[in-house]
Order: sequence, then C-alpha cells, then structure tokens
Amino acid sequence: MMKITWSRMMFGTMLMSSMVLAACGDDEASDEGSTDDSDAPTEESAGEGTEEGTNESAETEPKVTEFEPAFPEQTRAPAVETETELDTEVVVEGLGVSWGMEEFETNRLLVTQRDAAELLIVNLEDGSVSDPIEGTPEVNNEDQGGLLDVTVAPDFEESRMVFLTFSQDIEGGTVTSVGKGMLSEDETSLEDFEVIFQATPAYEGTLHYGGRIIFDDEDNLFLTTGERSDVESRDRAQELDAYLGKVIHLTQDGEPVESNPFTEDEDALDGIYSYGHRNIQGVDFNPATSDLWIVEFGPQAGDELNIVEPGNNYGWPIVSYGLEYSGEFVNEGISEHEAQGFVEPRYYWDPTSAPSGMSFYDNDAIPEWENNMFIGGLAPNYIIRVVIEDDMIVGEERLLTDEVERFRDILVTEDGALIASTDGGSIYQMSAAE
Ligand SMILES: [Ca+2]
Repeated sequence: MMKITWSRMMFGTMLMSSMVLAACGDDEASDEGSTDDSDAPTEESAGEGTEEGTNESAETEPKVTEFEPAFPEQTRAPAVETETELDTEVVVEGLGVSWGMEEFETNRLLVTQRDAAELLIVNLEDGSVSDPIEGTPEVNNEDQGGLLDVTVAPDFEESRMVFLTFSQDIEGGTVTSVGKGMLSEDETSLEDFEVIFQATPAYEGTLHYGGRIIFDDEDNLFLTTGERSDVESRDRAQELDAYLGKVIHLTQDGEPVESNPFTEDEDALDGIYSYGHRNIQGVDFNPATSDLWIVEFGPQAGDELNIVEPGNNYGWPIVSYGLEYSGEFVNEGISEHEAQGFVEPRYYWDPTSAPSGMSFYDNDAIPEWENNMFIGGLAPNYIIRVVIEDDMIVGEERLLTDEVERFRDILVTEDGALIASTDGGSIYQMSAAE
C-alpha cells in the first residue's frame, strides 16, 4: 500500500499523462466532466452567478442559476469538517475506469472496469488485483457505456451469484442491461451468465445509462437508468411505456416485483418504481430510516438528491434546478417543483457536483460519520460528505480535494473503511487513524 504522500508525488506524472490523453482526444462526449465535455459551460456563462460564494456553505463557487430553493436546506448546506484523524491510502493504482465495487468477502472487492469490460477482484489488505474473471458479458463501451455496476446476491455465500449492469447493443441501439452469473469456486469465471433484464426501448446513443443496482431487504433489486441524454429521448423519462429515466424494481430473475406501483396500469411497464429521472448513478438505503436515496446527475447545475417512493414523478425534463449546457432554461425554468405536481429534490447542487456513486456510512468505526452519505464527484473532483437530519441536508464537506481524481464509486467496508474508486484507475481507502 502507498501512503497518500507518495500519491501526491505521482500527481505531476498523472497530470502530464492526462494532458497527453487530452491532446490525443478524449472522445467521452459527456456531461460528466468539464474537461471533456463539448457542451460544458464556458467560463463566461459559469461566471453569471447571482451571489458570491462567501457564505458558510461548503460550496464556495458562485451559483450558475437564479433559482430560489423551495426550502432553505435544499441547497448550499453549511460546511462541516471531519474531526476524526483519518488515514488515507491509495490501495491500488493503474486500473481503468473503476465504475462499480462490491465487498463480497471481508476486505475483498469485486471491481468493474468500464471500458475494458472486465471484472476484477481487489484485495484491500495487500493491494493485489486478480486477473480478469472470465465469462463477463459483451458490452458497448463507447462514451459512457461499458461494464458498469456489480453487486452480489444476499445469499452469495451459498449461491455465489454475481449481478452486473452494462450497456448492451441490441436491435435498434443500446440499452442498460442486468445479468447474473455464478462465481466459480476458484474465482476465475462467472458461469452461465445470463441477461435477466433490458431497460428498453433501445436508443441510438451512448450516454446516460444510469446503471446502479442494489438489493432491498426482500432480496429484490433496484436498478437505476438514465434518459439517454438527447432532447429526442429525454421525454421518455416521463413516459410509463419506457424504462428510460426510471428507478426499476425487479426480482432476481428480472421480473417486475408484484407490489410495484403500476402493475394495474395496462399502459405502464410493470417494472417501473419511480420516474422523471435524468441519469442516476448513485443509490443506497439510508440506514437511519431505511428510505431509498438516489443521487442524479443534473444538466448545468441541478444535480439532485431524492428519496425514492413508489409511483412518484421526480420531474425531469419538465422541471429542474439546472440549466441546459447552452445556458437556456430547461423547459420553462420554473422552480418550486411541488407546486407543479412533482416531487422536490431533498437537495440540489448549484454549481454542479457531478455526482456518481454513493454510499451511506452504515458503520460505527468513525462515529461522527454514522448515517452520513458519501458521494463520488467527477468534476469538480472530490468526495462529498452529506450530513442528514430528519431527511434535511444540514451539512456538507468535500474530501480529497487535492487529489484531482474523478471519484466514480463509493463503498463502506464491513470494517468501516470508506473506499473510493476513480476514473484514473486508483482505489482510495480512508479510515480512522490508529
Ligand atoms: Ca427532479
């Protein structure tokens, strides 16, 4: 394992290599990063803020919109600071975009490699990385696509079932798919991998797949999707005959859960749990309340934290606290979403936090972090800590701001370490100093 100081020495080298990469043309056309986004706001438009970031919020940059929050705690929460002394280590370096992680045995992680479509085993104790596990699916790895999330069945110790999400080529375009296979005893292959669900309809695009999965306490799966980004596809987030821009609730065989909210509606897809989402790349249950929380990527500003409840409409693309990348309003640009019949986000970011993977800290190893939420920020590049009381966001902190990494996924281990994977192929571990 390498101490963080060594990693900082490496930073100059990494910066140089990323500049070389940029010069070669990073074709990830996405809104996931200001550096590689042709639609990104210009310096000029980003400077049109209405107030200077001089308050006591964790966010110090000016707002890019003129929206007023529906309630005071809905944005720019007060800054908080972790008091526990932390040990931060780079456990692994040199991987690719490490999109998803799952601790399948104590201190052993399954880690996806988005672009190479590989599934690896990382040992947090010695930093070792396995060879790619055989039997993973073929993916479309253009732009934001590839091998995405990984989780294991609640009865993994007996069943050894591993669930993956990925972007898949099918007739008519690409979809977000879920599949499962059995990890062999020698951990070298996924056996009998089968696709159990495809978030249809297919769309000719390679952006906004969503793609997080998580098991609930009844051993069913929640899958998050995206609306495929383009103006022509994004209305599908509002339409109940499409799985785009949705939270979807499935059995382990990929069938709709019987209690889903639209199973009696003949015009709606039975797997839909909630709708009106843009691109959801983070999901977890709040251990304090058991509620399902998601973080979804906004356009220019307007990233949202939402509590997901069955049948709810979260508003995209009719309402948003963000702006189009052009600087235009989204639709008519009206805030106060509840008055228009949509669920208010519990929180939103302005300017963007570019939120990706998320996890609650469901451990007592760092007591002040208990039940806090941690989110990987892609650009700006930091881990966001969110303090929640009675479903209100009462504090926010940015961690590892000096690392200049695109933090992709977050995981809390059984031992209470906070693990963060990056697009630069590193895995960070933060734990209480001994
Ligand atoms: Ca919304």
